[in-house]
Amino acid sequence: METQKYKRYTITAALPYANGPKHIGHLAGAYIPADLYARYLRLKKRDVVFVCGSDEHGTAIANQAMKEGTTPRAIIDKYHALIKDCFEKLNISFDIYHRTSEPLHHETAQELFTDLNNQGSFVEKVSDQYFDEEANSFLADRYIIGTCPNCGNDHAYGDQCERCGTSLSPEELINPHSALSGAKPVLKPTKHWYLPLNEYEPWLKEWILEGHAKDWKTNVYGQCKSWIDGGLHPRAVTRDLDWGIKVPVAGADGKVLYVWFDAPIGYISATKQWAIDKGKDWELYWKDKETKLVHFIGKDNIVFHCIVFPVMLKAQGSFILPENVPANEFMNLEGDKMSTSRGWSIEMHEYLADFPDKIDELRYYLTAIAPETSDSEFTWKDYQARVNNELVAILGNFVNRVMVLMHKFFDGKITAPAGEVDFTDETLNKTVGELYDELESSFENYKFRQAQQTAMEMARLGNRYLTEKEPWKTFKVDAEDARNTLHNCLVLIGHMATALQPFLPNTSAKIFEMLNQPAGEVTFDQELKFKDGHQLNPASLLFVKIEDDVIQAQIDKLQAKADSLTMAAVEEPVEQAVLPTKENINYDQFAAMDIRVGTILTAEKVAKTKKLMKLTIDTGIDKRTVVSGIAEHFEPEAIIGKQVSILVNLEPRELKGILSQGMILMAENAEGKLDFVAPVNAMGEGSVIR
Ligand code: B3M
Ligand code: ZN
Repeated sequence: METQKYKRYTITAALPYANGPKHIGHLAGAYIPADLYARYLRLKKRDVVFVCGSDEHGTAIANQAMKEGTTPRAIIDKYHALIKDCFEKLNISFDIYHRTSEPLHHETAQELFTDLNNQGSFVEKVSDQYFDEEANSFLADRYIIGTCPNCGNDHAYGDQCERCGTSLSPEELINPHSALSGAKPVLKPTKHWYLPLNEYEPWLKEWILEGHAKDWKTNVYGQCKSWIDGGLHPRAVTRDLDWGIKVPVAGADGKVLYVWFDAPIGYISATKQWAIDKGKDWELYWKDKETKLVHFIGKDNIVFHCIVFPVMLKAQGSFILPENVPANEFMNLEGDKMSTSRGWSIEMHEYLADFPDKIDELRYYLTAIAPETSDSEFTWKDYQARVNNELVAILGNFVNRVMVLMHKFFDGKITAPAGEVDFTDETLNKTVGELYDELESSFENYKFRQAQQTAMEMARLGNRYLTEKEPWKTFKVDAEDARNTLHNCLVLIGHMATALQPFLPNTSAKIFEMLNQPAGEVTFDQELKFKDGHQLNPASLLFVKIEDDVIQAQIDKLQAKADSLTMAAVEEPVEQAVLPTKENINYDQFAAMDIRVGTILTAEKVAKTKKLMKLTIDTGIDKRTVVSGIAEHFEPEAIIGKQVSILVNLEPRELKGILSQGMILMAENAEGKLDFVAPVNAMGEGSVIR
């Protein structure tokens, strides 16, 4: 197979922004493929370091802090812990999961900046930027709000209008004002450091366009080519911001490194910390020509990993460059783009909460549909089908049949007639050998979907072999033949547990446990030898079938989450003082609504939601449950006993697993303040409102 060109491997996976939870699209895009590759290399006994960590700077963090009404520090601490925990539970085998807020990272990033600055690699330029004189602060584009010239939305941002999707620059906004103080921003000169990407064009052409035309994925190569062909420009690597890594130059107060300058350096500082912890030399992993550096990312990060970061490393001069950047496309969900903010997503922690025992199932499905060459789509029904028809019916079934028969016929003991145990079936042996070759070449070429299929071929092969040999029949007439068949199957299961280890680490460990073999000692492509008299452990089930109702519950949950966020979006303070009237309706349409006076009997916040409150209402007709989006506005204790207006004939709907029967009418003003609508003087429950 691969001629061993490299002495060691530095594998990186994109540093997720610690500004919120991450969804399974991220997992499929970068973390699972990186993990598969790292695990494969370790099985080949290669020297590997696999690094990642949280990206904790930039406006993404500052924005989220503003949204949640807290500090950037609180945001990164919260989401770093959440994301790290999810990766651990999903068995992503990072050698280190670091943070860019660590002092070691600050030093490392500043050092690289200083190296480049001292070498004269930067261009310094003074330009006019928007400044808020009241808040005494420069404003990132996001912090400038005004009216969209395209659709008239008066809450458009300086970089984009979120209503019509147009990308904007601050000067295009009508009536721009600062999100910090509301003041009108003024232009003020400020100095920044630029990386002159244009000067590296000839080198980039040679290195990427000529050097990597064959081995980089077409989507990656294509993006690089269009960037380079389009002409590169100097790119600012500093910002006027107070959250980030200080620019290490005298007189640069209030300036920080641009987040995309510091973040990829996070790979280096993570490696440094790992080296300190493990007594290694980090420089070998970043500076030795015999080290292979591979970046795993999603397609939105290509330019930074293929052009900007390599230019930084090249300019510094002593670093190696990435050998490959196998970026993935995106994974959609149930017919739509995945989006955390729109609620159309499965967040890693949500999946883990609902399916704590189905880690390998998720890894398997995300690999089976990995968006390696084009966007792909996650559907719950397909997930169910893959688990039931492949993991349960093929893999689980094969292992189970062999284990059960071994225990039934031979008490789980491996013995050979002549006291010698051997892998006897030649065809089987040859086929397995071929499968290993295929597997290896798929891994080496970052074709993980194919690799997993090939590994599963071993289970398919096993099932075919077993069905053909029928040891449950032959046992009665020729016990030795049955023994031999089952023994071949056990060796095959050993191979399978090894080949599948990168994809299904928990399952692989369970199989080794059943085989009563230490898992850690196995290397790729190495045959398992059982000693004569070896005792197997009892059989246990590897996978269980997923029922329809479990899948339906997930589909409903996804829809409810998206709906509740759409409702929340409507609840957001509107800029206009009074909303325009809606279209006319006729009297019958109004009369169809059955609105009654009711009284709140109980109130409690719905767990794990911010907005929802569960109420019991005495409607005069009955006492019923209503889920209402008022939890951010009222304390439960304060509203018990209050009278409300309730629409009692609204079709019941399930929200967060609670059946809501009806809707409370609320008054809302322009600032988004809510109050109940009720008779001025108390009236009997069930009184009609019309
Ligand atoms: N945090 C963007 C992202 O999460 C960014 C990646 C940094 S990798 C050095 O998509
Ligand atoms: Zn617009």
